[in-house]
Amino acid sequence: MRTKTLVISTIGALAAYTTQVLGPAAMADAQQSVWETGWAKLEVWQNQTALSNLISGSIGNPDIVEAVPAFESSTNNEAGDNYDNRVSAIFIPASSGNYTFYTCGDDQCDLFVSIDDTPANKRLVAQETGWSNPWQWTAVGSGTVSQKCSDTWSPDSGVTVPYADGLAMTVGTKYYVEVDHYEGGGGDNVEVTFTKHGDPSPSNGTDTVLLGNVLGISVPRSRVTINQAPTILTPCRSLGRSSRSTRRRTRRSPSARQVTSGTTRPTSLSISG
Ligand SMILES: [Ca+2]
Ligand SMILES: [Ca+2]
Repeated sequence: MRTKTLVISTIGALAAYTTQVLGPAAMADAQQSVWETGWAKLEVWQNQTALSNLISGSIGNPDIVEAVPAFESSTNNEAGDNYDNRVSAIFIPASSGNYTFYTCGDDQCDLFVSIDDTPANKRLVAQETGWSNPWQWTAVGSGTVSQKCSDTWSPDSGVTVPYADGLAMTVGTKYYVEVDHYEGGGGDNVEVTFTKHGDPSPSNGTDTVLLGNVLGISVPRSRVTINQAPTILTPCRSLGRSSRSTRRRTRRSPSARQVTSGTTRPTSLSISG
């Protein structure tokens, strides 16, 4: 049911609107999806002791699912202990060429980039093997710096470096990106950023640029079903206003515009299950 929950706040506003203006029998539901630029999906599994169950797919359903406005989480360096989380989204390159990705985490994290817009074709391209403070792209608290960058990441202790020439990408094409992260105790954070291959590495402490127009997720489009004829429950004639003025106010309801347009970005995306 997670595909519905991303618009619960919008549906909630609609429910309040329909109950007030149309009566309690008016109902709403949600279906399909709509592309939302500038968001990533964050999933959290609490009471974990390692990253392995998340990587293997045996961890089960997340305890928390929400949308975040950049490819990062817990950047205040403390969001609890003993949890796994996953940030995922679609990356759409602004120009064609080869790309380099960086990750940073406390504790460990694995960064995957797909050859297309599906998780099925994701490839491990970088890792935090120890821990780092937020946005430390080329430094660590412990672990191996070279593993944090896809240009230098190696799956076999340096025998091969499969993405030394960057990851070839085509402008406007959608690529699925995912980082899986584990936090045991102490500080915790996880971030991902990118550069064009050959560009200077991002400075430590600089925020991710994996946000805005190059980032997005699909969230459900809302559909409204009215099950009874609309009626005005509380005309305001006693206050000197006509029912016509009431109808004008309801037509201008921002809640109604949000839901029927299907393109307005939700302002609150906290969800569960
Ligand atoms: Ca912590
Ligand atoms: Ca930690």
